[in-house]
Amino acid sequence: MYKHLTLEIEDPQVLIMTINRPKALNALNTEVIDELDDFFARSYKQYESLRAVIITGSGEKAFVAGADISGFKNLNEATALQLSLDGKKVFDSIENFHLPVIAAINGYALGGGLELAMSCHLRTASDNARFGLPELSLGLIPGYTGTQRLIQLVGKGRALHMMLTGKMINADESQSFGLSNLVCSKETLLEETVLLVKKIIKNGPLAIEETIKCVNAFFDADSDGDQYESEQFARLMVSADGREGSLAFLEKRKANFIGK
Ligand code: DAK
Repeated sequence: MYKHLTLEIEDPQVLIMTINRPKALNALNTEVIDELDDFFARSYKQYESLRAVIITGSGEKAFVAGADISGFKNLNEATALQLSLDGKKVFDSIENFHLPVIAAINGYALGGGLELAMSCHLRTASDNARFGLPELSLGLIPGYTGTQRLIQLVGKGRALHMMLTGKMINADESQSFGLSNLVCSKETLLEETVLLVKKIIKNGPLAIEETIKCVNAFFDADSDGDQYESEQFARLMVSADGREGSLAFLEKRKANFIGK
């Protein structure tokens, strides 16, 4: 269905999306950006039982080694601005997606690749993963919200250090920085990521969705995250799932959440 994205259903609830341009280390060209846009805006709806998405890269070397540098020479200021806005729209739609999206980082996550991973809700990494924003070495700056999201995840000092030096960090450092949530061998990365996803989706779907929204509201200057949290807490308290969760605890049984 897509030229550069392979979609596999792990079970009806978990979709594994593989960015598939291994010869260019899965670099993001406009076609990949358009396909990501199509999936997160529309096509996901055809997977009715879907509860989570895992994004990974094809091959052994890279998650995504950045935006496709070969396309840069054709850009003028107006098209570069449009490219940035198009990319940001897609990455924002991932960050605000109602289901958890996890980046399973199986190698280089550089530039636009790290920006994509940072727009996901969580990141798992194989022990050969490498992370960096090397745009300054190209005379550029991160253009897909990297300057903003890296600070949110690792803090200003570490973010500036990574960006100004272009230094790559390894998987263990990424975990100690809070950039990766889990590190494992490359052989077990997808398996471990699916296990993590399954722990998440045992919880109520509405509660998962609202937790993502509350956390994102903290970083949205136009939102009052505190107020939003109180309102959603109250709404979930009287929802079918909110009632079921408490009742199941008291009755010492597993909750049967229905997403309402
Ligand atoms: N784009 C295009 N091709 C790439 C690529 C990339 N980002 N990264 C690797 N490739 C290609 C290589 O050209 C090579 O192709 P062939 O020569 O075989 O045809 C193939 O993938 C294998 O790469 P290497 O031979 O270089 O492999 P190595 O193992 O030696 O090195 C590496 C792996 C990841 C260290 C190296 O490939 C590398 O440094 N790649 C570039 C990493 C990088 O600088 N990435 C950041 C790109 S800047 C914008 C918005 C966002 C952005 C830009 C603009 N606007 C709003 C306008 C984002 C910018 C970036 O992401």
